[in-house]
Amino acid sequence: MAGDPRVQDILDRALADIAGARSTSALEQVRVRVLGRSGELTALLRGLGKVPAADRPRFGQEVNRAKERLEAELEVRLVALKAEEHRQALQAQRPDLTLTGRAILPGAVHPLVRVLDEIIEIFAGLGFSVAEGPEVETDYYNFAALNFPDDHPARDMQDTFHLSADTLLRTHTSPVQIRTMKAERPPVRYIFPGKTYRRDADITHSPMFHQVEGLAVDTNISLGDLKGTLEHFAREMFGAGVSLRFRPSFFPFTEPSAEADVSCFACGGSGCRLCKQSGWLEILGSGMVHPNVLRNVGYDPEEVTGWAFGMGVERVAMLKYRIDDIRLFFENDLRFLGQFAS
Ligand code: 2NM
Repeated sequence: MAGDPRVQDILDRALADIAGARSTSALEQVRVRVLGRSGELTALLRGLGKVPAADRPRFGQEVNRAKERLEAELEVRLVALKAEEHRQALQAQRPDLTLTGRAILPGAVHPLVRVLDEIIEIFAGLGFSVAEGPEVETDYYNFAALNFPDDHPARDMQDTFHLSADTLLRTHTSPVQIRTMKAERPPVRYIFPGKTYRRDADITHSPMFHQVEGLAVDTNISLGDLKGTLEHFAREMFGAGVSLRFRPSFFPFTEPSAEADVSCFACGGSGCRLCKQSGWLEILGSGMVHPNVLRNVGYDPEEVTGWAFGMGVERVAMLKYRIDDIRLFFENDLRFLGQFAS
């Protein structure tokens, strides 16, 4: 049974091209050329009507057999080419294990966070808890409850960032002391770390800075307790050799009030550049909580007394690490920050 020479020719060439196809796309081109809608074999089937009726079944069968054979060969070759292409793709992505590694730069705790953590650690060791509160405050919590008179200069737009007539960015963390005292009954022993805001900018002042305030309220809390506590803090922070002195001061929320100076840890008190030849470094403000403040939070000043203090974290960090410009803390220059890597 001699086959149709056209079918045999298409079949031979297609089988050779399938075997020779080097990619799935080359193979697809062969399939389209032969079996596609206007493919060579498809054209033969379309022309079936012109074949003499007697030859038609045999011719049709022959074309169909060729078609089935090619479909099977295409499938086998496609599987093989796909596997080869997948292998090549993996090979192309293979990492070059001979390359030198990328250096992993070690991070460093920011000097302010470091000092803040140290302050918290010292007071935690004395049994103080940590409380935080909102940075956007009302006039009441930031000023009125703290015994600031209505005409106090700090309430001025010049010094305070106001958001509206009654809301502002807190100028100290003291409003958190008010919130905490209102929420709790004595005895209270807390420190209050956080961001604070004042219109002020020079080499020692930043519009945003950090404070830690502290508070102890109980029966029979004295100024002596305050000084002893702050002395312990100063020795833990600046070294066992330092001493502390109080100078009279004034704050609306404390009476009496005192500035605390630590003896210069750089020169031991004899006078140097750091302490500007004075032998002393001013580190914080403090005092006995004003009876009006105690009344404002619902405490009876005949029953309980308390003290409070406040310090600037930037100031402590600048003294401790001899940093002469506050902006260094906020510029994120890695040459500066990298010096605090441990
Ligand atoms: C300071 C200095 C002295 C202080 C007092 C109070 C409160 F709420 F108890 F009245 N809060 N903060 C205080 C006292 C803060 O910062 C330099």
